[in-house]
Amino acid sequence: MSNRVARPKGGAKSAGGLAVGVLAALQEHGGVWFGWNGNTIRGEPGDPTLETDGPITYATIDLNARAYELYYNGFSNQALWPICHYLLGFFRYDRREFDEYRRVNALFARKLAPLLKPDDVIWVHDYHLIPMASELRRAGVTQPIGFFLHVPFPDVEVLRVLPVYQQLLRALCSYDVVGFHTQRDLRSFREAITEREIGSERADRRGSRPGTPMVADVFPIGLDVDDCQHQAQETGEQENVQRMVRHLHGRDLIIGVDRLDYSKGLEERFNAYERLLENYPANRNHVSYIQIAPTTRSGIRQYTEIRETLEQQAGRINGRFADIDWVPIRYLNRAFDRPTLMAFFREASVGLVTPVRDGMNLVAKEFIAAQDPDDPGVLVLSRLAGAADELTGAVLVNPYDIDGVADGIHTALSMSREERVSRHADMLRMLRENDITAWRTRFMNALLAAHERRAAAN
Ligand code: GDG
Repeated sequence: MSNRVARPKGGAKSAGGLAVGVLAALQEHGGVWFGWNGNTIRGEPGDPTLETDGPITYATIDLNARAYELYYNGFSNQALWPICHYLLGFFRYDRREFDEYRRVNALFARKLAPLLKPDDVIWVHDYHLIPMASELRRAGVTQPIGFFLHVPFPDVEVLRVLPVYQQLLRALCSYDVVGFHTQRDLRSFREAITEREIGSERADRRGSRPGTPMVADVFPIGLDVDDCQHQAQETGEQENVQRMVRHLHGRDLIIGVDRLDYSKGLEERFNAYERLLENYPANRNHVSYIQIAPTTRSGIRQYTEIRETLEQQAGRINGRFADIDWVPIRYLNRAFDRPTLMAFFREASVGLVTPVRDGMNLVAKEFIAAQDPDDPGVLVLSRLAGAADELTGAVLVNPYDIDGVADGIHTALSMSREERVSRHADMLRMLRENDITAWRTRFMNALLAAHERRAAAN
């Protein structure tokens, strides 16, 4: 279950890490993917529409305009999203939005329950659906239910800003397993649930189900590495990739690919690129920066504002540094298909992934997977992304330190081939050990084990 389901024939290119991860996991194992189809309607949604494509059955429902505004744009994306990314300047709370959030969770639970078979296992994804386990139990569901949080779990002092944080913590304690990307997230979660009020609630639960505490653990999401490599190699000959390469005229390509979101640090990144051209003038006319940033969440004002800001920044940088034969920065506010992105990554000398906070960041991993191991590009990665815990061979930077990021890009551009090959080999090994199969099987095994323990105890 996830808030949004990318339907097989929807046609839209999915720009979103959750969709990429869940799709890859389901393609391997098969199953039903339940959630919102992206349509908004008047009135109340009907029963789910079922569509089967290969091993996956898509069970999707509409949302009405009120739910879209209050549950999705409101509580999920203007309260929970900023809180989880430590960006309190974007946070706002409205009790009606939280009420709608709970109502939509209850609605999803009622729509899913009749589709379930006795041996099903339910895996709920992300912050939109935190109350789902309690709602499903209320609807009589007894199957194992696990939850994975794709965004960071914030420190309890930040969480406290949210008036209903204790209700959400209790809701998380209703799952058999709760998973996070990093040890940092797990530590914050553990600290939050040891608070007195939450602790007593958990003791009650244990009273009713003795010896069956909820399991919380770290399950870093990975990739289908072969698939990324294959796409990167196979797509290189395509016309649009060749066109991009021709326009480089031998210059080093710096690439960034992000959903247009304030957590991705794009404004800071554009400033850092400008600083690179100021502080290291030898790079002028020798590098070309392409930033791909498809629009998301266009129903929220701040998201349309970033778009305008970036256009202005790109215009200013190009106005200041461009030459008759050189455009320093190309900002593309649109989506590309996935194989093309992988081929672009492979052509790049530097991958720029500098979010101001990120649960994991799959683009960082895709950039590494797509490289030619004999002549790889270098990843410049924010320390504030979950991926920094694993991708230690990247040039790690603080995205707020504009000079530091400019230095990092310069270091990446000047790195010897020997060092690039060795850093890349270490990271690729890690990506293979911890791929999408490992993510899915480790989570599923934990969930089945927790459920068996519970069944044995009851
Ligand atoms: C959330 C968490 C966590 C981007 N532009 C296009 C496109 N993309 C794809 C990328 C990548 C995915 O979207 C983005 O994933 P990220 O992980 O970078 O970021 P979020 O969307 O914020 O994802 C994140 C993730 O969930 C998984 O748990 O890592 O921390 O925030 O796969 O390649 N795909 C296509 N066209 C584009 O223009 N086709």
